[in-house]
Amino acid sequence: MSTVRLTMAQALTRFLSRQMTEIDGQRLPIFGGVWAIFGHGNVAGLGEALWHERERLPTFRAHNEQAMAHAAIAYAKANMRRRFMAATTSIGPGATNLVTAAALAHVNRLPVLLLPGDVFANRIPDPVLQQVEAFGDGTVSANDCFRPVSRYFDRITRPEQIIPALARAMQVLTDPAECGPVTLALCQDVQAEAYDYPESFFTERLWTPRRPRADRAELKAAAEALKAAKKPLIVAGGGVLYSGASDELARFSAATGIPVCETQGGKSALPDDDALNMAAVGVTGTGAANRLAAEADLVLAIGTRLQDFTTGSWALFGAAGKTIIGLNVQSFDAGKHRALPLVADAREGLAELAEAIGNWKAPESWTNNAKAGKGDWRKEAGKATAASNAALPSDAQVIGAVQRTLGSDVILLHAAGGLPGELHKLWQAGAPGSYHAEYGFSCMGYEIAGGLGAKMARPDKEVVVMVGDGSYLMLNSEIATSVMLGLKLTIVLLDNRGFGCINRLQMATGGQSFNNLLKDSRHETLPEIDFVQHAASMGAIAVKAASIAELEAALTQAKENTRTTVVVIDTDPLISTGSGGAWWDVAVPEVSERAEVRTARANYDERRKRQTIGN
Ligand SMILES: Cc1ncc(C[n+]2csc(CCOP(=O)(O)OP(=O)(O)O)c2C)c(N)n1
Ligand SMILES: [Mg+2]
Repeated sequence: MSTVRLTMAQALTRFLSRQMTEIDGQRLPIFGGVWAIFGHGNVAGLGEALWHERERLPTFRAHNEQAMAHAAIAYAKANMRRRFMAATTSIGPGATNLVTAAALAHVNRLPVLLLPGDVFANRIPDPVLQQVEAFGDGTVSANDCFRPVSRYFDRITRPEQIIPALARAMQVLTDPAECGPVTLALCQDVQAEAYDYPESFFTERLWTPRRPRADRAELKAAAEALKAAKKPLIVAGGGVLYSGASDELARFSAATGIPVCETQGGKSALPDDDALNMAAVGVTGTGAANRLAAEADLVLAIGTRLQDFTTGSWALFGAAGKTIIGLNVQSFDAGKHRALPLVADAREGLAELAEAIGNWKAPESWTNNAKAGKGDWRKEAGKATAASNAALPSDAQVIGAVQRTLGSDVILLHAAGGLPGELHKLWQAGAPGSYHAEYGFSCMGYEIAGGLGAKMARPDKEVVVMVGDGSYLMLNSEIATSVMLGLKLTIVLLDNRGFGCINRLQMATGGQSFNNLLKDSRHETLPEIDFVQHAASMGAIAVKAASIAELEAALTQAKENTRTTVVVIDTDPLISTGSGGAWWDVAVPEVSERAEVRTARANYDERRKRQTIGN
């Protein structure tokens, strides 16, 4: 066996750079690069190795570990999980800064390789700077925080361990059912330790997506259930997009007359102008979709985790005795809520289901009813997004302006605050992938770094980030990175001077406005944050729009800009779109001195009666 003597870190980077994939006939490295913030835990070992490999495996520097992992995760999402990135940190705070991002990738089922540095395997210099010391367990380090939020976790304490660890890592990162964050905690001394690695370990390897086919019996049961349906509805989740199943779904829906509605993750599975696309479903759903959901006797849930925003906390799908078919590549999801599982890749599963049901069609009246509902919703939505000269516009009016000026052919990206709900309802998505919502974790601070990752994945597209003032203030530093890398983002910042959506939720649950809007929070001086100056200080082109008309003008200009542009607009914190939507279970106190809370609780108890479990 011929071998090559390398450090563990050199072997790791050489291996990563030799993993390939094929997209549209083009052979590409499956790792788009490595995000790195160095410290004593990774600079000498992995840092040196990355420098050697810098041509085949580019390294990118960021300002915050969580943010760089957000960028890596968004890169994977915008690549439909076909390509991904790694992120490396030092030990201690650099590593734990990554943990939130690991959880985000875990919830959203997105592949990312996390490479935090770890303490010395030999333990001679213990405790090293930033080492967490567990009094009762010598094997614990800060990186044990990654265990519950990694799909695969390993700590590399000998150089040869990287061989089986990377084999396992690649299986997890490329498996459509298992995929998520992989954490390889790299002991600092072991990164620098040499070993005679077999040459064959570094042979180029091509990874193509796995597409599991349905089990015969599950397929038969699903087809029979579908053929018995009178009011069938498809719920399309992110799995439709990741599987590239949009065309198959459009064909299936057109042939059967089954209306489709979309989760946050699944939005843009069908273009908004497809007559049978009822668009958003659930708590932030359209009137058209939710009306059907309330009546549907069969729900074909494709590639969705069925989280509470989709199911209206299981109070939305209201028909007694309804059947749910869970077409999902992951059996954990396929069987949720006692669904009939149909474990398969979305595209293959749909094609097989189409064949199994032959010429069967949904009753025409149901299909026509859906189409009419869609027309009604379009009119309602148009009212919410129409141009206005209000001194403080609503989020919906800002969304209308963004849509009118930038169209549907952008990648629209958002994550937290009031925007996800408004955008889910109101944004008219174009091609698959044109709507990028991180709403599994809804993590404040995802937006700007996520925009950067999406732009790296799709440099041909205008990436438009919509973000609230709260989320912006939490994590904005990668604006500077976007300027440094020449990766242009258009950032629309809605400043309602606080956590608007949580203030509204607080009021809706009977609470007093408290500690959400800046004005309702303990203060000596009411902050007046100048976001324009802030963004400009990082190198962005930044402007303030004083009205919807000025916003449209600023966005028209932003299209011409080649540098990251931030457009700030003041908005009304109290308004959200009333039409559409569904109840969401947020527990209201059973006892309170406040009459408003007692009323809200009574209403809450009433609404909970509509919840079903496993029915
Ligand atoms: C990291 C993180 N912390 C807290 C929350 C809870 N949370 C959700 S939205 C929100 C307020 C967001 O404020 P802003 O970005 O200004 O949007 P707005 O609600 O005003 O539209 C908070 C605190 C969260 N989603 N993520
Ligand atoms: Mg806000």
